[in-house]
Amino acid sequence: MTKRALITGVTGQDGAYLAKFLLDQEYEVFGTYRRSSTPNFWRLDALGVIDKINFLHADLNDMASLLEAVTVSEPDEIYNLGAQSFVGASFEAPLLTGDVDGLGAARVLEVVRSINPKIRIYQASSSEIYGNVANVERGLTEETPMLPVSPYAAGKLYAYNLVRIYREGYGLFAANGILFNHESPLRGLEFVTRKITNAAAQISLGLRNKLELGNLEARRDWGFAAEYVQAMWKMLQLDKPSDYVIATGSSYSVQDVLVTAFESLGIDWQKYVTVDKRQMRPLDVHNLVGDSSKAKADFDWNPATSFKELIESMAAADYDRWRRRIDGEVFPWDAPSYPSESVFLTRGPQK
Ligand code: NAP
Ligand code: F7E
Repeated sequence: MTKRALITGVTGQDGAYLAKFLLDQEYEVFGTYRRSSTPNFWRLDALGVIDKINFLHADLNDMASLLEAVTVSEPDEIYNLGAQSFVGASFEAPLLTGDVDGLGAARVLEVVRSINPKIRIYQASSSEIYGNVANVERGLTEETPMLPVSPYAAGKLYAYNLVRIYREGYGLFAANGILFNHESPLRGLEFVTRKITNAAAQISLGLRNKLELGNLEARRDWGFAAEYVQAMWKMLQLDKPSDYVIATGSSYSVQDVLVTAFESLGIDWQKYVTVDKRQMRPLDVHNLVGDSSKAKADFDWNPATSFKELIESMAAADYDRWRRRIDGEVFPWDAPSYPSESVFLTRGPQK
Protein backbone atom coordinates (compact mmCIF):
# COMPACT_ATOMS: atom_id res chain seq x y z
CA MET A 1 0.00 0.00 0.00
CA THR A 2 1.24 3.51 -0.80
CA LYS A 3 2.58 5.23 2.29
CA ARG A 4 1.53 8.76 3.12
CA ALA A 5 3.82 11.38 4.60
CA LEU A 6 3.02 14.84 5.94
CA ILE A 7 5.87 17.38 5.94
CA THR A 8 5.62 20.61 7.91
CA GLY A 9 7.91 23.23 6.39
CA VAL A 10 7.79 21.65 2.93
CA THR A 11 8.75 24.99 1.31
CA GLY A 12 12.11 25.08 3.11
CA GLN A 13 15.45 23.61 2.03
CA ASP A 14 15.01 20.24 3.77
CA GLY A 15 11.29 20.08 3.04
CA ALA A 16 11.96 20.32 -0.68
CA TYR A 17 14.69 17.66 -0.72
CA LEU A 18 12.67 15.37 1.54
CA ALA A 19 9.53 15.75 -0.59
CA LYS A 20 11.54 14.78 -3.67
CA PHE A 21 13.12 11.83 -1.89
CA LEU A 22 9.77 10.52 -0.60
CA LEU A 23 8.11 10.94 -4.00
CA ASP A 24 10.98 8.90 -5.47
CA GLN A 25 10.12 6.22 -2.85
CA GLU A 26 6.53 6.36 -4.18
CA TYR A 27 5.03 8.01 -1.11
CA GLU A 28 1.98 10.18 -1.37
CA VAL A 29 3.34 13.48 -0.06
CA PHE A 30 1.38 16.13 1.82
CA GLY A 31 3.06 19.39 2.75
CA THR A 32 2.04 22.32 4.89
CA TYR A 33 2.58 25.86 3.71
CA ARG A 34 1.99 29.25 5.31
CA ARG A 35 -0.19 31.84 3.75
CA SER A 36 1.89 34.73 2.44
CA SER A 37 1.40 37.54 -0.01
CA THR A 38 4.22 36.24 -2.21
CA PRO A 39 4.39 32.60 -3.28
CA ASN A 40 7.28 30.69 -1.74
CA PHE A 41 7.34 27.45 -3.69
CA TRP A 42 10.54 28.12 -5.67
CA ARG A 43 12.57 25.23 -4.20
CA LEU A 44 9.82 22.74 -5.02
CA ASP A 45 9.64 24.27 -8.48
CA ALA A 46 13.42 24.00 -8.90
CA LEU A 47 13.32 20.28 -7.96
CA GLY A 48 10.40 19.62 -10.33
CA VAL A 49 8.00 18.41 -7.60
CA ILE A 50 5.73 21.45 -7.16
CA ASP A 51 2.69 19.79 -8.76
CA LYS A 52 3.20 16.38 -7.11
CA ILE A 53 2.63 17.49 -3.53
CA ASN A 54 -0.75 17.88 -1.82
CA PHE A 55 -0.59 21.25 -0.08
CA LEU A 56 -2.39 22.00 3.14
CA HIS A 57 -2.41 25.32 4.87
CA ALA A 58 -1.08 25.00 8.42
CA ASP A 59 0.92 26.98 10.91
CA LEU A 60 2.79 25.45 13.83
CA ASN A 61 1.41 28.25 16.00
CA ASP A 62 -2.12 27.22 15.19
CA MET A 63 -3.29 23.96 16.76
CA ALA A 64 -6.54 23.90 14.77
CA SER A 65 -4.69 24.03 11.46
CA LEU A 66 -2.42 21.15 12.52
CA LEU A 67 -5.41 19.07 13.59
CA GLU A 68 -6.99 19.72 10.23
CA ALA A 69 -3.81 18.90 8.30
CA VAL A 70 -3.34 15.57 10.07
CA THR A 71 -7.04 14.68 9.77
CA VAL A 72 -7.09 15.43 6.05
CA SER A 73 -3.78 13.80 5.14
CA GLU A 74 -4.08 10.67 7.34
CA PRO A 75 -0.31 10.21 7.28
CA ASP A 76 1.74 7.17 8.23
CA GLU A 77 4.67 9.47 8.94
CA ILE A 78 5.00 13.13 9.93
CA TYR A 79 8.22 15.04 9.38
CA ASN A 80 8.15 18.15 11.56
CA LEU A 81 10.60 20.40 9.70
CA GLY A 82 8.77 23.71 10.06
CA ALA A 83 10.64 26.24 12.18
CA GLN A 84 11.91 29.75 12.61
CA SER A 85 15.26 28.27 11.68
CA PHE A 86 17.60 31.26 11.72
CA VAL A 87 19.58 31.31 14.97
CA GLY A 88 20.51 35.00 14.63
CA ALA A 89 16.85 36.04 14.27
CA SER A 90 15.91 34.04 17.36
CA PHE A 91 17.64 36.69 19.50
CA GLU A 92 15.34 39.29 17.95
CA ALA A 93 12.20 37.14 18.15
CA PRO A 94 12.68 34.80 21.11
CA LEU A 95 8.96 34.44 21.87
CA LEU A 96 7.94 33.66 18.31
CA THR A 97 10.86 31.23 17.99
CA GLY A 98 9.92 29.42 21.19
CA ASP A 99 6.32 29.23 20.07
CA VAL A 100 7.06 27.80 16.62
CA ASP A 101 10.13 25.67 17.34
CA GLY A 102 9.26 24.51 20.86
CA LEU A 103 5.49 24.62 21.36
CA GLY A 104 4.96 23.85 17.66
CA ALA A 105 6.51 20.43 18.18
CA ALA A 106 4.36 19.97 21.29
CA ARG A 107 1.27 20.68 19.20
CA VAL A 108 2.30 18.09 16.60
CA LEU A 109 2.87 15.48 19.31
CA GLU A 110 -0.48 16.25 20.95
CA VAL A 111 -2.34 16.03 17.64
CA VAL A 112 -0.77 12.64 16.93
CA ARG A 113 -1.47 11.39 20.44
CA SER A 114 -5.13 12.32 20.17
CA ILE A 115 -5.86 11.47 16.52
CA ASN A 116 -3.73 8.43 15.78
CA PRO A 117 -0.81 7.42 18.04
CA LYS A 118 0.44 5.00 15.37
CA ILE A 119 1.68 7.87 13.19
CA ARG A 120 5.49 7.96 13.22
CA ILE A 121 7.06 11.36 13.92
CA TYR A 122 10.40 12.78 12.87
CA GLN A 123 11.42 15.89 14.80
CA ALA A 124 14.00 18.24 13.24
CA SER A 125 16.34 18.68 16.16
CA SER A 126 19.63 20.50 15.83
CA SER A 127 23.29 20.43 16.83
CA GLU A 128 22.68 23.94 18.21
CA ILE A 129 21.20 22.31 21.33
CA TYR A 130 24.73 21.38 22.48
CA GLY A 131 25.89 24.99 22.72
CA ASN A 132 29.52 25.42 23.77
CA VAL A 133 30.38 22.07 25.30
CA ALA A 134 33.91 20.88 26.07
CA ASN A 135 35.96 18.38 24.04
CA VAL A 136 34.02 19.02 20.85
CA GLU A 137 36.82 17.57 18.69
CA ARG A 138 36.08 14.06 19.95
CA GLY A 139 32.69 14.35 18.27
CA LEU A 140 29.34 15.08 19.93
CA THR A 141 27.06 12.09 20.40
CA GLU A 142 23.53 11.36 21.53
CA GLU A 143 24.94 11.07 25.07
CA THR A 144 26.66 14.49 25.19
CA PRO A 145 25.01 16.90 27.67
CA MET A 146 23.30 19.88 26.07
CA LEU A 147 23.63 23.54 27.05
CA PRO A 148 21.98 25.81 24.46
CA VAL A 149 23.20 29.38 23.92
CA SER A 150 20.39 30.86 21.80
CA PRO A 151 16.60 31.16 22.01
CA TYR A 152 16.49 28.97 18.89
CA ALA A 153 18.47 26.22 20.59
CA ALA A 154 16.45 26.51 23.79
CA GLY A 155 13.22 26.04 21.80
CA LYS A 156 14.70 23.07 19.95
CA LEU A 157 15.85 21.52 23.22
CA TYR A 158 12.34 21.79 24.64
CA ALA A 159 11.03 20.01 21.54
CA TYR A 160 13.80 17.40 21.77
CA ASN A 161 12.87 16.58 25.35
CA LEU A 162 9.17 16.47 24.59
CA VAL A 163 9.75 13.94 21.82
CA ARG A 164 11.61 11.71 24.28
CA ILE A 165 8.89 12.17 26.90
CA TYR A 166 6.07 11.28 24.48
CA ARG A 167 8.06 8.29 23.25
CA GLU A 168 8.72 6.95 26.74
CA GLY A 169 5.49 8.09 28.37
CA TYR A 170 2.91 7.38 25.66
CA GLY A 171 4.74 4.89 23.45
CA LEU A 172 4.72 7.14 20.36
CA PHE A 173 7.14 6.30 17.57
CA ALA A 174 8.94 9.64 17.72
CA ALA A 175 12.56 10.26 16.77
CA ASN A 176 14.84 13.27 17.07
CA GLY A 177 17.31 13.78 14.24
CA ILE A 178 20.10 15.86 15.79
CA LEU A 179 21.27 17.24 12.49
CA PHE A 180 24.43 19.27 12.19
CA ASN A 181 24.56 22.09 9.63
CA HIS A 182 23.59 20.97 6.16
CA GLU A 183 23.64 23.13 3.11
CA SER A 184 22.90 23.08 -0.60
CA PRO A 185 22.22 25.38 -3.54
CA LEU A 186 18.67 25.59 -2.11
CA ARG A 187 19.87 27.00 1.24
CA GLY A 188 18.27 30.27 2.36
CA LEU A 189 20.36 33.35 1.56
CA GLU A 190 20.61 34.45 5.19
CA PHE A 191 22.70 31.42 6.23
CA VAL A 192 26.43 32.00 6.07
CA THR A 193 27.42 29.42 3.43
CA ARG A 194 24.89 30.59 0.86
CA LYS A 195 25.43 34.24 1.80
CA ILE A 196 29.10 33.70 0.92
CA THR A 197 28.65 31.62 -2.26
CA ASN A 198 26.01 34.02 -3.57
CA ALA A 199 28.21 37.06 -2.90
CA ALA A 200 31.27 35.36 -4.41
CA ALA A 201 29.30 34.64 -7.59
CA GLN A 202 28.09 38.26 -7.81
CA ILE A 203 31.58 39.64 -7.15
CA SER A 204 33.17 37.40 -9.77
CA LEU A 205 30.65 38.68 -12.33
CA GLY A 206 31.20 42.33 -11.34
CA LEU A 207 27.73 42.70 -9.82
CA ARG A 208 28.92 43.78 -6.36
CA ASN A 209 32.16 44.62 -4.60
CA LYS A 210 31.75 43.93 -0.91
CA LEU A 211 30.53 41.36 1.58
CA GLU A 212 29.95 42.00 5.29
CA LEU A 213 30.16 39.08 7.67
CA GLY A 214 30.26 38.49 11.43
CA ASN A 215 32.26 35.87 13.31
CA LEU A 216 34.74 34.37 10.81
CA GLU A 217 36.23 32.02 13.40
CA ALA A 218 33.08 30.03 14.15
CA ARG A 219 33.44 26.40 13.11
CA ARG A 220 30.67 24.07 11.98
CA ASP A 221 30.29 20.49 10.78
CA TRP A 222 28.84 21.13 7.31
CA GLY A 223 27.22 18.41 5.15
CA PHE A 224 25.00 18.18 2.07
CA ALA A 225 21.24 18.52 2.73
CA ALA A 226 20.08 15.96 0.12
CA GLU A 227 22.02 13.25 1.98
CA TYR A 228 20.70 14.35 5.39
CA VAL A 229 17.02 14.01 4.46
CA GLN A 230 17.62 10.33 3.68
CA ALA A 231 18.65 9.86 7.31
CA MET A 232 15.32 11.37 8.43
CA TRP A 233 13.42 8.75 6.47
CA LYS A 234 15.68 5.91 7.62
CA MET A 235 15.04 6.81 11.27
CA LEU A 236 11.32 6.23 10.77
CA GLN A 237 11.80 2.81 9.11
CA LEU A 238 13.46 1.21 12.17
CA ASP A 239 11.76 -1.25 14.50
CA LYS A 240 12.26 1.05 17.48
CA PRO A 241 12.41 4.85 17.66
CA SER A 242 15.51 6.59 18.95
CA ASP A 243 17.52 9.82 18.58
CA TYR A 244 20.39 10.12 16.12
CA VAL A 245 23.27 12.49 15.42
CA ILE A 246 23.69 13.17 11.71
CA ALA A 247 27.01 14.83 10.83
CA THR A 248 30.17 14.47 8.76
CA GLY A 249 32.64 14.32 11.68
CA SER A 250 34.77 17.28 10.49
CA SER A 251 34.49 20.98 11.20
CA TYR A 252 35.56 24.01 9.17
CA SER A 253 35.54 27.72 9.95
CA VAL A 254 33.50 30.43 8.27
CA GLN A 255 36.82 31.66 6.90
CA ASP A 256 37.37 28.20 5.33
CA VAL A 257 34.02 28.64 3.55
CA LEU A 258 35.19 32.03 2.28
CA VAL A 259 38.52 30.74 1.00
CA THR A 260 36.95 27.70 -0.68
CA ALA A 261 34.11 29.61 -2.36
CA PHE A 262 36.18 32.57 -3.54
CA GLU A 263 39.11 30.44 -4.76
CA SER A 264 36.76 28.22 -6.73
CA LEU A 265 35.62 31.32 -8.64
CA GLY A 266 39.17 32.67 -9.01
CA ILE A 267 38.87 35.68 -6.66
CA ASP A 268 40.68 36.81 -3.50
CA TRP A 269 38.18 37.12 -0.59
CA GLN A 270 40.45 39.51 1.35
CA LYS A 271 39.82 42.29 -1.17
CA TYR A 272 36.07 42.25 -0.60
CA VAL A 273 35.20 41.02 2.89
CA THR A 274 34.79 43.21 5.97
CA VAL A 275 33.73 42.23 9.44
CA ASP A 276 30.48 43.88 10.54
CA LYS A 277 29.68 43.76 14.25
CA ARG A 278 25.95 43.85 13.45
CA GLN A 279 26.26 40.31 12.06
CA MET A 280 27.58 39.03 15.42
CA ARG A 281 25.25 37.30 17.88
CA PRO A 282 25.03 38.08 21.61
CA LEU A 283 26.23 34.49 22.10
CA ASP A 284 27.56 32.17 19.42
CA VAL A 285 28.47 28.52 19.25
CA HIS A 286 32.23 28.35 18.66
CA ASN A 287 32.69 24.88 17.23
CA LEU A 288 30.59 21.82 16.43
CA VAL A 289 31.69 18.36 15.34
CA GLY A 290 29.29 15.43 15.31
CA ASP A 291 29.85 11.71 15.67
CA SER A 292 27.19 9.79 13.73
CA SER A 293 28.46 6.28 14.58
CA LYS A 294 25.04 5.34 15.97
CA ALA A 295 23.32 6.21 12.67
CA LYS A 296 25.93 4.24 10.77
CA ALA A 297 25.46 1.22 13.02
CA ASP A 298 21.64 1.27 13.10
CA PHE A 299 20.78 2.24 9.51
CA ASP A 300 24.03 2.45 7.60
CA TRP A 301 23.97 6.21 7.03
CA ASN A 302 27.17 7.79 5.74
CA PRO A 303 27.80 11.25 4.31
CA ALA A 304 29.39 11.18 0.83
CA THR A 305 29.94 14.84 -0.11
CA SER A 306 33.10 16.54 1.19
CA PHE A 307 33.19 20.10 2.52
CA LYS A 308 35.12 21.26 -0.55
CA GLU A 309 32.69 19.59 -2.98
CA LEU A 310 29.73 21.08 -1.11
CA ILE A 311 30.95 24.69 -1.08
CA GLU A 312 32.26 24.51 -4.64
CA SER A 313 28.95 23.12 -5.89
CA MET A 314 27.05 25.94 -4.13
CA ALA A 315 29.39 28.59 -5.57
CA ALA A 316 29.07 27.05 -9.05
CA ALA A 317 25.26 26.97 -8.78
CA ASP A 318 25.13 30.63 -7.70
CA TYR A 319 27.55 31.62 -10.45
CA ASP A 320 25.40 29.77 -13.00
CA ARG A 321 22.21 31.46 -11.74
CA TRP A 322 23.71 34.95 -11.96
CA ARG A 323 25.34 34.25 -15.34
CA ARG A 324 22.03 33.05 -16.77
CA ARG A 325 20.17 35.94 -15.21
CA ILE A 326 22.56 38.38 -16.92
CA ASP A 327 21.69 36.56 -20.14
CA GLY A 328 18.02 37.34 -19.49
CA GLU A 329 16.77 34.00 -18.20
CA VAL A 330 13.85 34.06 -15.74
CA PHE A 331 13.98 31.79 -12.68
CA PRO A 332 11.26 30.43 -10.39
CA TRP A 333 12.34 32.84 -7.66
CA ASP A 334 12.24 35.80 -10.07
CA ALA A 335 8.73 35.04 -11.27
CA PRO A 336 7.18 33.10 -8.38
CA SER A 337 4.32 30.83 -9.26
CA TYR A 338 1.74 28.79 -7.40
CA PRO A 339 1.30 25.05 -7.81
CA SER A 340 -1.72 23.97 -9.83
CA GLU A 341 -5.04 24.46 -8.03
CA SER A 342 -5.73 20.73 -7.87
CA VAL A 343 -2.98 20.08 -5.33
CA PHE A 344 -4.40 22.44 -2.69
CA LEU A 345 -6.50 20.50 -0.21
CA THR A 346 -9.08 22.00 2.08
CA ARG A 347 -11.51 20.01 4.21
CA GLY A 348 -12.67 16.43 4.63
CA PRO A 349 -10.66 13.20 4.34
CA GLN A 350 -9.00 12.76 0.93
CA LYS A 351 -7.97 9.28 -0.13
P1 NAP B 1 14.26 26.51 6.26
O1 NAP B 1 14.77 26.42 4.87
O2 NAP B 1 14.37 27.80 7.00
O3 NAP B 1 12.73 26.04 6.25
C1 NAP B 1 11.89 26.24 7.36
C2 NAP B 1 10.46 25.89 6.97
O4 NAP B 1 9.64 26.12 8.12
C3 NAP B 1 9.88 26.74 5.84
O5 NAP B 1 9.09 25.93 5.01
C4 NAP B 1 9.01 27.74 6.59
O6 NAP B 1 7.91 28.21 5.82
C5 NAP B 1 8.50 26.85 7.70
N1 NAP B 1 7.94 27.61 8.81
C6 NAP B 1 8.43 28.71 9.43
N2 NAP B 1 7.60 29.12 10.40
C7 NAP B 1 6.56 28.26 10.41
C8 NAP B 1 5.36 28.18 11.16
N3 NAP B 1 5.03 29.06 12.11
N4 NAP B 1 4.50 27.16 10.89
C9 NAP B 1 4.78 26.25 9.92
N5 NAP B 1 5.89 26.30 9.16
C10 NAP B 1 6.77 27.29 9.41
O7 NAP B 1 14.95 25.41 7.19
P2 NAP B 1 15.72 24.06 6.78
O8 NAP B 1 17.16 24.35 6.65
O9 NAP B 1 14.98 23.39 5.69
O10 NAP B 1 15.57 23.23 8.14
C11 NAP B 1 14.48 22.33 8.34
C12 NAP B 1 14.34 22.06 9.82
O11 NAP B 1 15.54 21.49 10.31
C13 NAP B 1 14.09 23.28 10.68
O12 NAP B 1 13.28 22.87 11.76
C14 NAP B 1 15.47 23.65 11.20
O13 NAP B 1 15.36 24.36 12.41
C15 NAP B 1 16.07 22.28 11.37
N6 NAP B 1 17.53 22.16 11.23
C16 NAP B 1 18.16 22.65 10.13
C17 NAP B 1 19.52 22.45 9.99
C18 NAP B 1 20.26 22.94 8.78
O14 NAP B 1 21.50 23.03 8.85
N7 NAP B 1 19.60 23.21 7.67
C19 NAP B 1 20.23 21.74 10.98
C20 NAP B 1 19.53 21.25 12.08
C21 NAP B 1 18.17 21.45 12.20
P3 NAP B 1 8.01 29.54 4.90
O15 NAP B 1 8.58 29.05 3.60
O16 NAP B 1 6.61 29.98 4.80
O17 NAP B 1 8.92 30.50 5.61
O1 F7E C 1 25.76 30.55 10.96
C1 F7E C 1 28.61 32.73 11.67
C2 F7E C 1 27.49 32.63 12.68
O2 F7E C 1 23.46 31.21 10.33
C3 F7E C 1 26.90 29.73 11.02
C4 F7E C 1 20.64 26.67 10.96
O3 F7E C 1 20.30 25.84 9.87
O4 F7E C 1 22.53 25.30 11.51
C5 F7E C 1 22.14 26.62 11.17
O5 F7E C 1 22.47 27.52 12.22
C6 F7E C 1 28.02 30.49 11.74
C7 F7E C 1 27.59 31.16 13.05
O6 F7E C 1 24.02 28.77 10.76
C8 F7E C 1 27.76 35.47 9.46
O7 F7E C 1 27.73 33.52 13.78
C9 F7E C 1 29.50 34.79 10.55
O8 F7E C 1 28.60 30.99 14.01
O9 F7E C 1 24.82 29.83 8.72
P1 F7E C 1 24.47 30.15 10.12
P2 F7E C 1 23.86 28.31 12.28
O10 F7E C 1 23.68 29.44 13.19
O11 F7E C 1 24.97 27.36 12.56
C10 F7E C 1 21.94 24.79 12.71
C11 F7E C 1 22.45 23.38 12.92
C12 F7E C 1 20.48 24.92 12.73
O12 F7E C 1 19.78 24.13 13.36
C13 F7E C 1 19.90 26.20 12.21
O13 F7E C 1 18.52 26.02 11.85
O14 F7E C 1 28.46 31.55 10.89
N1 F7E C 1 28.51 33.91 10.79
N2 F7E C 1 29.06 35.76 9.74
C14 F7E C 1 27.42 34.29 10.12
N3 F7E C 1 26.20 33.73 10.03
C15 F7E C 1 25.29 34.35 9.23
N4 F7E C 1 24.08 33.79 9.08
N5 F7E C 1 25.58 35.53 8.57
C16 F7E C 1 26.81 36.13 8.67
O15 F7E C 1 27.04 37.17 8.07
